Amino acid sequence: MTFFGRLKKMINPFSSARTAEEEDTGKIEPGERVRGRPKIHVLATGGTIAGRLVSTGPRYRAGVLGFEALLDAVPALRGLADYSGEQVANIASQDVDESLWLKLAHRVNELVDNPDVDGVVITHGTDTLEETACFLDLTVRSPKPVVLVGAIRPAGALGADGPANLLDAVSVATSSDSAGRGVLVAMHGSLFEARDVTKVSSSALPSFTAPNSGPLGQLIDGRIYFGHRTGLSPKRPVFDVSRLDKLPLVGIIYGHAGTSAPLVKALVDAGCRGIVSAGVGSGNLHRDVLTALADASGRGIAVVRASRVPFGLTLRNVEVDDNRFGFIAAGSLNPQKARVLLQLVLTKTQKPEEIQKAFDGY
Ligand code: DAS
Repeated sequence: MTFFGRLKKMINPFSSARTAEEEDTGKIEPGERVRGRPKIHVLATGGTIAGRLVSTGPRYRAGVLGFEALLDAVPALRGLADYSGEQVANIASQDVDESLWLKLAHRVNELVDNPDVDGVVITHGTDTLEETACFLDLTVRSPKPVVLVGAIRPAGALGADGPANLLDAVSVATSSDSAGRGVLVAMHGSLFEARDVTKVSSSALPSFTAPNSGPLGQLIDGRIYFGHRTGLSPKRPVFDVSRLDKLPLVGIIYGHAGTSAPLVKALVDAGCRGIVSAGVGSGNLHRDVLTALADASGRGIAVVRASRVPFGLTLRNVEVDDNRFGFIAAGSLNPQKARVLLQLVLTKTQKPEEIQKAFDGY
């Protein structure tokens, strides 16, 4: 039995589907095209969705299976679209960095400009999925659906969630209702906007939510049921990264009882052009940290106040005099996403008032 055949059995242990060599339909060949069906391009980067158990225990290895194996393991995908794809990386997403973000942004912008491609699905680890989704949301300039998807449990685990998540992601990418909504995330039967989604459980399902806005819609049997949003989604800023091969260094300082002022100095000494504070409460700062960040801001380093608290907003001038210190308030963006946006804004400006405008506009 081939590796893919074994995989199919692992992922669908109770599936009546025959192994790949038994089936006469064979693999999904990249590039196959049936007239009238949408063409989806899969960019695989690794993560648990491409992982598999390496023992009977909870231990598994992320980033093992190639994208063809993922497609072949979900027979229902065959009827939804024609596929092409590539393995951009095969890593656990804790190892994702700005260079992979830029590579993905360059490649997605190429793909969405291709009239033969109707949508893009990106398989990704869940640990930093929200940050990659946010970066692409801010750098991809097309209404075509771009959907990120991951899994909490690897192939072969009881209750493996990858196949259903992947089917949902392709359903979203092939739906005309998904166009123009920015980069989307499909996980555990919910559809989220890249800007708002965050991972809230490292083991239980559902593992993602959007604390301040809720999901954009629900996915049931491959159909999308959009929630009713008041007003139109604000027009997203789009940053051109086509000529960038790196991003400005931005660090995050985590707030807690007691001071972490020396760590602010360490970020300044490391050459950060921006610092994001994951503050307590509504983005509040220990007095020593406030002093250290005010000093950094005075030296032209952009300081953004966000919060370690998942629900709620970090607004200007509530308990911290942002006007006085030249700080930026992150609004409903969590610290890791505030960092993504700040890195991109710093490619354009270092002025706090212009940075605040960019945050208010996203
Ligand atoms: N380590 C995690 C990652 O690759 C596994 C996962 O949840 O995908 O993000």
